[in-house]
Formats: sequence, structure tokens, C-alpha cells
Amino acid sequence: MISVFGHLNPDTDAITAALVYAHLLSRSGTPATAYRLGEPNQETAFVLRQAGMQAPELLPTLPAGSPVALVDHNEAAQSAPNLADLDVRYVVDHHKLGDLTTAQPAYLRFEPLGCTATLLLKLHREAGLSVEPTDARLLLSAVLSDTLEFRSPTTTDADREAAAFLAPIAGVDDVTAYAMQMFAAKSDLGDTPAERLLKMDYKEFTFGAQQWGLGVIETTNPGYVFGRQAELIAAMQAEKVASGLGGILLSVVDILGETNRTLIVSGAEAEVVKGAFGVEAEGQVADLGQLISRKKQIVPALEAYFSK
Ligand SMILES: [Mn+2]
Repeated sequence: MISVFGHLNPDTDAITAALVYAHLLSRSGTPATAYRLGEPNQETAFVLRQAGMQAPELLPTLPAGSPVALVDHNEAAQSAPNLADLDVRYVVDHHKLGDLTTAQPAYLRFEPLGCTATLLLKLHREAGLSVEPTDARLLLSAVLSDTLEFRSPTTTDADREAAAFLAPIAGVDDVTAYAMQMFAAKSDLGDTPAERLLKMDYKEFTFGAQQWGLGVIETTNPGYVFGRQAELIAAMQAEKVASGLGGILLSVVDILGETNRTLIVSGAEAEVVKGAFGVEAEGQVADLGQLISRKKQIVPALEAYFSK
């Protein structure tokens, strides 16, 4: 049995890709089970309810040598803690290649698309399998989530085509209205503790000799998030110390305005942000304008800065 899972601090694509890829592998004759590496966010919970699906179980500690499939990630820092001891058989991803190694020849499928779901649709087509309605709902939701309904610069024509193809199978008549419901669910943060807000969509990256933590809060209500700025800064400072990070950033992305204002906890981050983006922080906020994609805009700029 292959265990299929997406990244830590899972988003909608990480959860739905695990469910759909496990189903696809099983339908293709390779028994597989989906797992998650953390709590689904509010948007993902909404999507699962709409699809009539349960969230996958939390990944247990797998014995060394267990066969696994990684979806929507490939870097060890974003994966199961004992990834180095596991037998990676499949990777289906749309991120940059990181520190991945495999024990034996593996099926590796990387494409620069807006979403893992778009790649999973391709795999269905290549296998000559139709997409079942529940899977179509999950995949459509992931495309809308990862591309911010096609607003993100990561969006490709293949993502648009995938959504148009999947919507009728999923029974979604009004894609824009459905996307707005998803974003409203994601923005309904209530009294979520600041530590959870920071970690909801949070990844660690290695830049040169430093480990950085990069969080994103995508919301239709940035005013709510900035109303909690002091708590969030405190949570970021605590995480920076606890995990021995060289730096930590939390980007607040206004989904509808397509802007990014990033919280800055110290002079170290302010200096890097100035060097990497040419942006001077004002107080504890750096206005990164329309740089709303961590994958395509923020991480590459930091990579370039630290490799100089
Ligand atoms: Mn993704």
C-alpha cells in the first residue's frame, strides 16, 4: 500500500491532490491511501463538505522503507519528518525541485503549472480514465485555490482549460460564485490563534546557509489580519527563535485587490526585503505590491538575493 500525502501545513491543493492521486493510483492497479500532514484550513474544510468527503487521516509515523507518493511538494523540510527513511516511488508536483533524493528509480512528474490538480487531470487523460464527479469537484477547487481564481501569475492556459473541463463534471454552474464562497470560507478566521494563522500556509526554505520561514495569509479581508498585527508579529518572533530561523516573513495577500503587504519582525528581514525586492519597510510592514505568489515571485527573488 502506497501512502500519498501533500506538504505540511496543507492547503486545498495538498489535501485534494492526495485524495485524488491515491484514487487514481488505486484505479490504475496500485493500491494507495491518502493522508494529510496537518489540519485542513477553513477553505479546505468547506471544499470537503461541498464534495461530501472526509479529510484524509493524519499520516502516522511510517516504518522505514515504506513506499510513499509525494504530491504538491518535494522538499524534505515540507514533508514527513522521516522522509529520508521512506521509499519515494512517485512525486507529482508543480514546485521547484529541491533536495529530493530517491532510493530507487521513481516516477517523477513535475510541470510548471498553477496547480497540482491540473497535472492530475493530465494523468487521468494519459491513463485513459474519466474523472469522477467527486474528484472533479476536488480538482476544480484546488485549481481555483492555488491560482486565486486565475489571478495568480502562476496561472497557465492549462489551468484555465482544466477548470472549464472539470466544472460541468463537478456540477458547478457558476465557477466565480463558487470561488468566492471558497475565499469567504478561507477569510473567515474568527478567533483563530495567531500561531495558527502564521502556520496555516507556511513553508520553510533553505537560502544559502540560512533557513527561512515564509507564511502567507490569502484573504478577502486584509483589514481583519492587520487588526491582529501585534499578535502576529509576536508569533513570528517566537517561531523564529524556536526554529532557529535566519528570517521569517508573513505575507498578507489581498485576493481581490491582488496585493501583498508583508509583516517584518526585525531589521534583518527588512534588509533582505530591501535587497531582494527594492522595497523599504515602513514600520513593520513592507508593501510588496503585486508580488502575490510565494512560489513564482517571493522565493525566486530571495534565492537570487542569497546566491549573490
Ligand atoms: Mn499546489
